[in-house]
Amino acid sequence: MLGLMDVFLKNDPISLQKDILHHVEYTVARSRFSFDDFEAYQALAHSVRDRLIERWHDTLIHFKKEDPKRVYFLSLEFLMGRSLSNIVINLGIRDQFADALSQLGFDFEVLAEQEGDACLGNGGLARLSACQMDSLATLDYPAVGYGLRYQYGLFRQVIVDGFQHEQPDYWLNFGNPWEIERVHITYPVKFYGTVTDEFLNGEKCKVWVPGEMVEAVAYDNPIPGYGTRNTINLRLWAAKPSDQHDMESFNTGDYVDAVVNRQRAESISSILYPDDRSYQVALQLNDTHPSLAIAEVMRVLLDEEHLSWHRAWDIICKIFSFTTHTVSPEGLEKIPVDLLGNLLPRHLQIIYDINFNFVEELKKMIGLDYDRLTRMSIVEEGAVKNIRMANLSVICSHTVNGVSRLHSELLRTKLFKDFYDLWPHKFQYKTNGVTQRRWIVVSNPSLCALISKWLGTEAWIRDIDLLIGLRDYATNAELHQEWKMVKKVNKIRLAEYIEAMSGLKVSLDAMFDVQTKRIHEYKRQLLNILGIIHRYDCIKNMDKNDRKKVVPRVCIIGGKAAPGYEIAKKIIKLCHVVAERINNDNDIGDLLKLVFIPDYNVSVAEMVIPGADLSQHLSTAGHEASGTGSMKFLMNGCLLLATADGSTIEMVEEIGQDNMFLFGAKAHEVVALRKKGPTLKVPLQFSRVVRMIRDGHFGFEDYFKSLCDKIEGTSDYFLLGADFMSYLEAQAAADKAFVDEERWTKMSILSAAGSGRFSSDRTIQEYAENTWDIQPCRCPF
Ligand code: 26R
Repeated sequence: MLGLMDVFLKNDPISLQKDILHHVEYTVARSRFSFDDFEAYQALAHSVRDRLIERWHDTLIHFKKEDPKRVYFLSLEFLMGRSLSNIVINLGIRDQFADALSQLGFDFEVLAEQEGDACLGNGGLARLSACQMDSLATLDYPAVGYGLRYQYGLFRQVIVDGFQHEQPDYWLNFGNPWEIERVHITYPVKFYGTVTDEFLNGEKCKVWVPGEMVEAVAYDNPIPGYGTRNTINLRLWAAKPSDQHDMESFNTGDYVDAVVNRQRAESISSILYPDDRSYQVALQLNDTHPSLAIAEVMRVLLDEEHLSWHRAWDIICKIFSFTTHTVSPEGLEKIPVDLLGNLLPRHLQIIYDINFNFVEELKKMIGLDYDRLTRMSIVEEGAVKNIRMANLSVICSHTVNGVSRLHSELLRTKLFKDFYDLWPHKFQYKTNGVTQRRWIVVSNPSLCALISKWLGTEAWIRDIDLLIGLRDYATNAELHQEWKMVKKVNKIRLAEYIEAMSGLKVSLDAMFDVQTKRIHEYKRQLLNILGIIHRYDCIKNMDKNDRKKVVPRVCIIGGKAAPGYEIAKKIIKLCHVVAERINNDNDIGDLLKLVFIPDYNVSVAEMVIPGADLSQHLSTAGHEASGTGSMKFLMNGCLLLATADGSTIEMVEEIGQDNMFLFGAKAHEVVALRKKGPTLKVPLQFSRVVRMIRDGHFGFEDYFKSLCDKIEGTSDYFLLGADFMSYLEAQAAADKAFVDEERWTKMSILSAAGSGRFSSDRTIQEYAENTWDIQPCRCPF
């Protein structure tokens, strides 16, 4: 008789080949005698998925049996990128699959390239969620991720004549082998309508009669841990019209309208239904974006479970925790009361009730300080009445986390000062981290092998603290040789990509200097471009002898601008016109090149980051809540040129000031500098490069006028002028270090060796211990 364990799939080369061919034939429905790379990828992905599902089932059963306290990680954005390589590495079956494929005549890497990115998010916050899911699974925490299954991911960036154009990313067009549709796991989500008072068993209660119903359908995405059988679930919800959706129109015979209306339902980003079976749970709000979940849980407890307000509120305060990812007050989310009252009338009522109780309590504590009461109220009065989602989140959460130490300090002293004074115990911070599985093991296999060789173990992949062991070899000549080889391999890969994309040939001897991240004024890509213009101008004015001393550079910039963000779009165009001029100037040759890498996303990052020598993080101090790109570069042994902002400050502590190029005003100096405004003297070099743009040196002077106006005189809010000299000095220091190969390599090794603190494993462990109060729950192998 067949034993239950006999159904498990085997990982020997013959079994894997059979499995892949089986999926070619029966899942992809192509002949096993003739299939292309994409079809091979599909069959491969399905073979991997089968193995993933085995572990996932076992984990879910194990969690059910042990019934530990769980964390539900609510986020409206998850930037997963590609999954195949990450999954086979975490499952520990990459090499087996690669062997099996090569016997079938396919190359694993080539097939992995067939996969499209899942871009269900914008930038930092979204990729952080993805890294944290990897760590939650690896550290065996009983966790579930909840988000939305957007039909369109983040727009694709296409550059036409140097201008950004946005194109839709219909990522599901080619199927998604990593998701499992749960047609029976659905919840009705109600919208509009009215709330009435009714009596139930003699008790007054609220009854919401909705105007529209939408069905939320679950799609499960298993996330495997590394070095463990644990595989957790990322459940993404899709909105579908429900059977009851707008029945009225069908009945009145308005058939076409009704169908159109049903389609509209699919376009809704539905609110989320947390699992409400037991309170042995923690709900984590990834920024305020999912904070309506507070009102929703409250509604379920009050109106469906018929709990008293007191009991319901008690539960809310025990389960919610909140992490904010912004520093600026303008970044705090608000919802107009009119909009919310129309769309979700019952939720608005509940928020009003929460606010009423809060304000009453507050009056008892602080007296009638109306200014402060007004600031702390969830409801913002004014021409347009708004709900302040951040205030709601702070009031209803037991813990409020920042994403770096500096960020937390800014929260306590500025953004949420009133709340801090009231509830100092609520405020904590968890410095962000990124997963070394994705950012070293998957994206930089040569470095991964090198690290394992020198540490004599692969254990660092689960236990990042071991990386520090590299310090012992920081001056070892043999390691230096191998370290440089690895960088070279990755630079070649990046150089080939640049050439394929833009036709530009770049010199491998040049310093690859990278700034890739969303385009934003505060991130100061403009400072970088002005620096490049200055460098170009200097070289042009040098004689032959001086030119010999110039350190050749390939400057690489990449990132998307929000579609409505005009200034950011102008920065992209400026980058292109400057590149056009420099790259076509034969007099400059290999001394300086500038490349814009279009459509920066997770998979592009995996190729760019390992190939960088230097990476730039230029935010005006006090503006980057944390920054996570820098952590990926650091792990890959890239040197950082950065301001003392966000998590950079903590990096200095780990790797030492001597091993990075710090510049610019400190956060506490920024306010004073701004006050100085017009009296502030900007360096001549700065005025000169801005003048070059104004005078049409690169063309499009009318178009760039507003950009120049933004950084000159009183309007230089982000202090480009004030930081310019210090920036140039840091750049000169980087040049000087680069020509001393031995010193540079040592700095590079020490950067990677000191990056351990910036693993999301450390972040997640801190959340588990200090915020969620959950324990690991490891599934037996
Ligand atoms: C509400 C709306 C206006 C909105 C504001 C801000 C929507 C999206 C954002 C993006 C924010 C939340 C974001 O991505 N912040 C980034 O989070 C990273 C992870 O914590 C940080 O590293 C990074 O510094 C921060 O900008």
